[in-house]
Amino acid sequence: METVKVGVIGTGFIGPAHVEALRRIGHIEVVALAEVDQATAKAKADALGIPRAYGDYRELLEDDEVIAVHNCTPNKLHYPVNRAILEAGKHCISEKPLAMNSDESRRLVELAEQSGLVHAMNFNYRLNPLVQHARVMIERGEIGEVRHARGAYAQDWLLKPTDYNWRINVADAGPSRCFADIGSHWCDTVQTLAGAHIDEVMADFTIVHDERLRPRGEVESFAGKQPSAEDLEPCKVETEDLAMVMMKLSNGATASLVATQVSAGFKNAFTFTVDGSEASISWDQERPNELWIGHRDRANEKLVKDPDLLHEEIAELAHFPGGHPEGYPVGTKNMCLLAYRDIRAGGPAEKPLYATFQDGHAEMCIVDAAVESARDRRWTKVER
Ligand code: SOE
Repeated sequence: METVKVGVIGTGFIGPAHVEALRRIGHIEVVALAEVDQATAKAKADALGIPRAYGDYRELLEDDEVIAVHNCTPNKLHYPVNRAILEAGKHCISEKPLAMNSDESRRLVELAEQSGLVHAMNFNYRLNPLVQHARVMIERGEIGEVRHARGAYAQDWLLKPTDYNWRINVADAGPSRCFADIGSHWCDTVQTLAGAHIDEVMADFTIVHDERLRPRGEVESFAGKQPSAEDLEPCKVETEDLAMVMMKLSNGATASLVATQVSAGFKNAFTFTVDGSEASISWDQERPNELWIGHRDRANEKLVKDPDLLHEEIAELAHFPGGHPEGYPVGTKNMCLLAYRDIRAGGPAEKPLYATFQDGHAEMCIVDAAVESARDRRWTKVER
């Protein structure tokens, strides 16, 4: 099999996760990386063992050997970089969000569809093997009619007023932070599970710290260590730390989510329960190898990940035998596995399991509606 040559733009928290995922599937070589300047690019390329380093992403896009590019830049660069990748005729794998607003994301969908290139988004949680097993269970009617999805996505890395990151700024990350950053994963997963769209939302956003202390330099997500007091300056916060969102789905079901980045002790606590007319299913991404299945008239079950026990059509998404747990990285690995299968086939499959730019656009529209709803304090339709 021929080796596919790949480039990665941006190597903060998530870029290296893409590189690792790519290296876990065969016949792919990350040959180039781009960063904000040449020195950073060189240092990151050395650390990650990537041969070519570019101080400007446009140079990477001129690299003829590269046929697919991962956009792992901060949010405000997603639109121009995704656009440039597609215009350069290269397959595009983008981090979420797809763009800064739904006008931009709509344009990217048009461009991607016209291009015939593969366009994928890293909504990684939907590709955990047990999440896909739950999806197939629902599709086969094993939990009956889907009535409600409920859950939370809780983190604590922005708990203190001294916690700061570019995601806090509207100009860098967009008008919603907590809901757009982590609530979006939950919405994508629930839409995937239910096989339905979120059509209407009622959102309530809370800013816990309306002023934070910002370090004078840049800080990566989950950087952990606190700078000293003299290196901090105050800044105004305009994006929510906590979001409560109720939703109506196109299949008649409803959903409710609490997304928070200020809940002490909760690191990446993404949980969902889908209540059906016959059974319920629950999953917790911090215990990703267990799927809980709840019954009314018999004992509840816990399915522990084992490819031999998963529904056949998605069993390939589990890469180790039973008793050998998999975790957070498996979602991005599966996204790469499926997207690169399409890249080798020459273009996107009809209905891929990975998220595409259409899903990325759908997510932007949900975020737009939630921002409007929180502002106007009323139920708001998701306009596509
Ligand atoms: C930061 O909140 C973040 O890295 C998100 O941006 C990711 O999408 C999520 O998977 C983990 O948390």
